[in-house]
Amino acid sequence: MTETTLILVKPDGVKRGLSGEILRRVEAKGYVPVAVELRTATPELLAEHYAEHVGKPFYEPLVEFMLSGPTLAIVAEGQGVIPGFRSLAGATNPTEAAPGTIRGDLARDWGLKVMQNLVHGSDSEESAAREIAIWFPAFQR
Ligand code: DAT
Ligand code: MG
Repeated sequence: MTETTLILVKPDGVKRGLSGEILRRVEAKGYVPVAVELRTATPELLAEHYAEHVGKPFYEPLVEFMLSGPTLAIVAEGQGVIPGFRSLAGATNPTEAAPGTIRGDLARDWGLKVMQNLVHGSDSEESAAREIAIWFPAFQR
């Protein structure tokens, strides 16, 4: 099914100059970026985006990291793009992420700083709709 997902190149990816490489992999897979914006998150936006993680021990450091610089937010469209981008991204922990994935090839293991894993991708249709509305309130498809 053609669907849309929210991809974020997190501040570590933007700082390391990997935005183009990550977009290249998305496009090479056949997914189409239909909205792209470089912006710095706010605490309010992150509380919505990471609602499921509010109160967890890693939440405060995660927010601090996500506020540390601009994020490249992307809405990508394609057949099966929601699970498909999760496959391209690889496992959350950079050490466990398989070679060939964005995190497996490019993310460094920072010990406890698992949050510095370069990318975010929506994990379900419901999350994708919710997250696209948070980052791109005017987006219509
Ligand atoms: P994902 O980004 O793979 O969907 P998630 O939604 O479980 O993973 O977590 C969101 C982000 O929070 C993740 O990209 C990195 C950070 N994170 C998750 N679990 C963590 C942990 N145990 N310690 C530190 N950071 C963590
Ligand atoms: Mg997640």
